Amino acid sequence: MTEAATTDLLDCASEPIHVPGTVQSYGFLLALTLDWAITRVSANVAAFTGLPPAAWLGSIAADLIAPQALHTLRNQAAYLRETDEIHRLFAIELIAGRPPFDIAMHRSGDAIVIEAEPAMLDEREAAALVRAMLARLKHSEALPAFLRDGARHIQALTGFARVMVYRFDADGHGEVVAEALRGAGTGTPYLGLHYPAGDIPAQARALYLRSAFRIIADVASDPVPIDSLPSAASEKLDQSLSVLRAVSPVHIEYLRNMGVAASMSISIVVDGKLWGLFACHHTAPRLPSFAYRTGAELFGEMFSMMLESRLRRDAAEDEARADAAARLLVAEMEHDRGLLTNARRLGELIFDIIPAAGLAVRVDGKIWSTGAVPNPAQCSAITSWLAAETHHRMFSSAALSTVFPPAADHADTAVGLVAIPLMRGPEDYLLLFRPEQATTILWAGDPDKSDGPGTNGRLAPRQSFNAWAELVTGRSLSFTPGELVAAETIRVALLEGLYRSRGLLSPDVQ
Ligand code: BLA
Repeated sequence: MTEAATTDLLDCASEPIHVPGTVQSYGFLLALTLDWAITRVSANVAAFTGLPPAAWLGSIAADLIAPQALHTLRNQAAYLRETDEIHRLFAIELIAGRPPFDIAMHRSGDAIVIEAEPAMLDEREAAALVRAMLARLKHSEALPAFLRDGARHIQALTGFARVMVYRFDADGHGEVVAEALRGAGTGTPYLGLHYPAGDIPAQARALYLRSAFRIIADVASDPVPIDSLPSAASEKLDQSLSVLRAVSPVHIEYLRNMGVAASMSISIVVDGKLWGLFACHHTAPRLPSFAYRTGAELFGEMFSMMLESRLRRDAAEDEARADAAARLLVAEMEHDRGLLTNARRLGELIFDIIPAAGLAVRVDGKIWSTGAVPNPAQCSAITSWLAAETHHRMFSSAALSTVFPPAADHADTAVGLVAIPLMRGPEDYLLLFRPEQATTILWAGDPDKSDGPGTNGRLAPRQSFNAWAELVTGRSLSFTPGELVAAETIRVALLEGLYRSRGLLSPDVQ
């Protein structure tokens, strides 16, 4: 681990991992001006091309690169904009008389970046396999099977011994939600384990959103420096999109601590956000061919789109159920002006779509309730606080006492709350309560020990990945985004029902 890279780091997220100035050793990198003059080259270029860095630096591409290859590269470059595109070219005879290369090309500011590695000539085979896998994936039934099949297909494509689907929660913590394990020595399953957000810091997550594929082919290999012409040396090359980008030394240490020799991750992007990763490990160095890696990335993209449409379909089904319940509410309120204060009946209509243990309605200073709820004085205290603090907006919390300390007094009955304002008196609300649900989260190692200085004062990843159980108390089951949408639907229905029951709205007005 290089001292200089990490000594002045305050936290993991401030490490500038996009400008290491080094590459991994399995390929070489060239950076060119838009006039095709070579300004940077990785120090290992001679091993691949027979020409040392000095022969490349300051040359014009046409002096060294075969005419047909240059023609192809120029055509590609014309399509490269300053966006996050990475173009791939297979089996290019870059240098006359030498074996072909597989190539990734992208733009980094004013530079054209070319990264090359020896070609494997297996592009068609990889493409056919991906096509067959995508066809099969359409038949995976429920979500857990879909995730598991996705992990298995990535494993079949890349040969990694452990392939996990790792899902981020809203705070950036993650959980292994599916896993495919193969081969001797692959170790214990990680399925169900949680990892703290700091294990994949924010700037790394942001990069994985821009570039969906990351491989660390050999944890033990030394990073190779990128040499620059003096005119280019003052500025660092932004390697955000570089496929060969060398790896943060902290992360290398993390992988070593985990007993991993090669690591690969493929982004799973849903609704433009990083939903999760296929996280893959191998206990020996591993570099699938460029074509298979490209296939795995394509598979990841298609998988993401299929996942997005599955999640949308599930959400649409939830919404349809909420709409049906809301229509029933409106219809009943029209004929029964007392429904709003009939807590038991309201509960029957609402608990199906937003499971809760108790319901209270406060209307005109009075409280009606059903199930496990705080006492009337406590309910009034809650609605007074809501009126003052939330300005008649919907409110929800799985741990009310963290924002409203008096709620600790009824922690035995009600700790989670969704509050739906009724738009009558300012303190009139419908309150849905959930009891405490103590849960055990299995962390892979103590999360509090993940992001601190190591023994010599430098930031270091934790050493131990032994499962560590955290008992979470004082919280109810969380209210899901779908349940909160349903609560909003109910709010609108109650409003409509109120108007109709007073003849303020004719029944056919929507
Ligand atoms: C990157 N950390 C990563 C990546 C993963 C993890 C998947 C993406 C790169 C890769 O594929 O290896 C973490 N890997 C995991 C987790 C599991 C797994 C959670 O298999 C669970 C099964 N990491 C730390 C600390 C720091 C840190 C303390 O623990 C910072 C000081 C940093 N992690 C870190 C950095 C990267 C990273 C900087 C980016 C590496 C890169 O792309 O260069």
